[in-house]
Amino acid sequence: MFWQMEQETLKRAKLEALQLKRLKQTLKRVYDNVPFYKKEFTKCKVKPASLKSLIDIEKFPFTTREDLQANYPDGLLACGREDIVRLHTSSGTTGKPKAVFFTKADLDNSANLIARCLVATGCTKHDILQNMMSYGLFTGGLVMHYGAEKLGMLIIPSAVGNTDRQIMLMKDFGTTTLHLTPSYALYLASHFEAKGINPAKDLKLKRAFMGAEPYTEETRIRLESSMGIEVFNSYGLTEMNGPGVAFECTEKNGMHIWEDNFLVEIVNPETGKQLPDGEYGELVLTTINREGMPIIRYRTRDITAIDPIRCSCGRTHVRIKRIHGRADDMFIIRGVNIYPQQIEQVLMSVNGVGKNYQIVLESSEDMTIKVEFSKGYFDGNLDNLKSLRGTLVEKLKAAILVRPKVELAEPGTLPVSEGKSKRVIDNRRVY
Ligand code: DLL
Repeated sequence: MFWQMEQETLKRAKLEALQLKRLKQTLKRVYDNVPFYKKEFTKCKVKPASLKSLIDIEKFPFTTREDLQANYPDGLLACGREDIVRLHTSSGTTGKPKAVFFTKADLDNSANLIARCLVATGCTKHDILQNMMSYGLFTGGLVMHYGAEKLGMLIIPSAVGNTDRQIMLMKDFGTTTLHLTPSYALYLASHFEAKGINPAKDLKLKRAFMGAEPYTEETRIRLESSMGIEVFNSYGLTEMNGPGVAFECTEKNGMHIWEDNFLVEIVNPETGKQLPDGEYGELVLTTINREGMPIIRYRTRDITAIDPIRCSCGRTHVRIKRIHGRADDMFIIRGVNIYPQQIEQVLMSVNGVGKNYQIVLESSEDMTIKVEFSKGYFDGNLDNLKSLRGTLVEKLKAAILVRPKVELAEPGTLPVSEGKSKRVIDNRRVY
C-alpha cells in the first residue's frame, strides 16, 4: 500500500531528474531571497547556475546549526513573513534555539510525507493513533498529528506523561498505534508489567513509531517482545520538518528517506568530503521542496549510512541505517571513543537487565553504569545480582574496551524521562 504511489515508486532516473529540477529551483530561491545564502555562495565562488548535475552539490557550502542560531529568529526566510503560517523550534545545548518556518504548502507537504510513512507501516484510516509526544514547539506532536489526520486516522492527542491516563485512553478508545520516544516506551513497558497488563491480550495495540532519539536494535527487540507489537523506527529533525524525513516500511530494514523532498549525502564528519554508499558518516540533507525556509546541505551531526539496495516493498527511495548516534554524543574515557549506543546494545541484550539505565561519567578515567534489573529477576539471592553485575562488566569491557563500574538498581528507581531521555550524566570537571 502506498499513499502517493507515483512519487514513492519513481524509477531512479526520473527521481534523480526531479531532484535536479527541484534542487536548481531551491538554489535560485535561496540565492535570490536569503542574504545569508547569497553571501555564503559568493564566498565559495558559486552561483545557482554552477549546478549542472546532482554531484555539483559538493561545490556548495554547508549550513550548520550555528548558522541557524546566528540567523535566529527569521534570517533564513525565503518568503514574506505573511506567507508563513507556523513555526517550530528546537533547542541545542547552548545558545539560541533554531527556528524553522512553514508556509501552507510546506505544511501540506509535510503532512503528506507523514501519511506516506504511516501507510508504509500498514496504517489505514481504521487505525487509532495515540500521539504520546509533546505538543508545542516540538515537532513530534503537531507534525505527526496533521499527517495522521491527512491519512484519516483517529488521533488521540494525549501528549506525554500521566502514564495511567495513557493506559486508560488505550483501553477506552482501542488505540492500535503509538507514537512515542523509545525511552518513554521502555518506561511504559515496565509500567505495563508493574500493573499486570498484558498489552497483547488486554489492549488492541499493533504497532508503535519510535524516534526523536537514538536507540538500538536490541531495544527494539525487547520492546516488541514485551509489548507484543511491531516497532518502526522514525527519523527526523526540526530543521527538516520534524518527523517524516525517514521511516521504516514493513520490511523494517532501514528507513526510507523521501528523496523527492530531501537530497541525501553522507560525508566524513572531519573533512566534509562525500563518502560512498554503505559507508558510515554524517548525514547531510538539503530540502528541495520547501518554500518558507529551504536549507542547503545541513550538517545533521547524525551518523548513519545509505543503503541503496532496492527494497522489496517497491519504494525506490534509498534507506538509511539506524542512526549510530550523534557526532556530539561521543565521549572519551581513558582515551577511548565511546558512543552511548554501544553501551545500550550490551545492556539490552543481557537477560535480567531491566528497562532503564544511566551512564555517569565520573572523570576522564572512570564511568559508572547504573542499570535496573528486571522485575522478578531478584528472588532474594544476592548471588544472582553479583553474577549479573559480573556478566555486564565483562560484556561491556569487550564492547567498549574500558572496564566500567556497574551499579544495579531496583526496577523503577532510576529517573524516567517522558520526552527525550538524558542517558549520560557528565560529572567530569572542566578545568
Ligand atoms: O526529534 C523530530 C522527531 C519527532 C523525529 C518525532 C522522530 C519522531 P529534534 O528535536 O530537532 O526533532 O531532534 C532531532 O533527534 O538530529 C537525531 O539526533 C535525533 N533523532 C531523531 N529521530 C531519531 C531516530 C525530532 N529515529 C534529532 N534515531 C536528530 C536516532 C534520532 N536519533
